[in-house]
Amino acid sequence: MEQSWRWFGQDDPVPLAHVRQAGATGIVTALHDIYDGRVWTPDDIATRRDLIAAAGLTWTVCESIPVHTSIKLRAGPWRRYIDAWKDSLANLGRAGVQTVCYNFMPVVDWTRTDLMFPMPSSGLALRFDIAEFAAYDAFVLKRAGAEDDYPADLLERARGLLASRSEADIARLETNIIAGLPGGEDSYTREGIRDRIAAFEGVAASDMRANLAAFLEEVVPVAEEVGVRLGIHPDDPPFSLFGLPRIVSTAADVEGILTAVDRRANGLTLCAGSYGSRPDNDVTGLVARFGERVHFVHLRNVSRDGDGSFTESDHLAGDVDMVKLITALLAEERRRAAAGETKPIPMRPDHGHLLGFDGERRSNPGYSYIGRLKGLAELRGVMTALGGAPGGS
Ligand code: CS2
Ligand code: MN
Repeated sequence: MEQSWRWFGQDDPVPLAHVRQAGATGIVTALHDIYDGRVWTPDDIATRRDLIAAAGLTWTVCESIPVHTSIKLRAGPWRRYIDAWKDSLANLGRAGVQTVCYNFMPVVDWTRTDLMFPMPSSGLALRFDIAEFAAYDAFVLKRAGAEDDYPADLLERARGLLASRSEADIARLETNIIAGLPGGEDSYTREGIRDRIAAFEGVAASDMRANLAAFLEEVVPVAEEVGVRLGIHPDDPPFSLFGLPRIVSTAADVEGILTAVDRRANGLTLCAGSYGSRPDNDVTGLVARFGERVHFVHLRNVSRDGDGSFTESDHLAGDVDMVKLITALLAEERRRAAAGETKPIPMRPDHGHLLGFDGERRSNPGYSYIGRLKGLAELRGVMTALGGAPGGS
């Protein structure tokens, strides 16, 4: 597998030189400064690509080209936004960026309730706590109908939890949930998120699926034309939030998406942590079943509490059997190699704990240096032991 590293551009506190020291060869990035639906021009893309190349690295994956809400709703200015998406995709492909990740989550991108959850080691992890989320949704945001979306005992816990929290705790919980995390496209105020949720009123999962299929029918041919593989990132967490339909959460969802436009370029970002947050998802099984369509891999692990809550664990700890998963991915690469395909599958260590000196400086939640350096080193060890030599297999 190709070892890659997410980099948020020149504002990222982790410079490219340090990424190189971590042993990654590929960069996963986007034109984060142009996230308003405008077309990424060949010039914008070439400048970023060349900057990365000057550091001895390759822009191997674009994560993500943002999918505007109007596309998910197929309402309002969606035509203009799809056209721009296709143009950015074509420009990336022509510039040599051959893998493009995107997601189709409504209103909120990846979501956590705690960004500083202390682990036994004293490192700090990201955590999603369903009771905290329900407390925010039902009793702070007071979303209409929220109380019907949670079991009574969970709501009871949520109520108790809120009563024990200070104003400052509640304000932090709100910021964690709605202000947006690194790489996410949107940041909301309480009013703003209410409006955006309201825009999805009456939109069923089947509508979202149809809108995704219509989107894929347009973008997959463009991807094919310029030699790009698309990888849809799963919902994180992989279940409904704020009562909204999330349609990229299970193996059945994956099957539906891949068959909607049954072309190899229509593929997956296999995020082990996101899929692994549901006990009914067999992450290794996804590779066995859909391996040919896995175009990008996020390796991270989670410990599930059993009620929907989870903590991001060390990369080799947690509920996903990472060794088994990497074994399956390397088998898929060998299968491809036997068929004459030499391009390795790009992987990145998804997130890492906040460790050591990183606690004393600015860093993006989940995307600090030392935690990911450790994660990548551990994963590289597994890959090497299993015969997937660094940089290829
Ligand atoms: C991560 C996110 O949530 C995840 O699993 O990969 O950090 C990802 O960056 C966002 O969904 C934006 O792409
Ligand atoms: Mn991921």
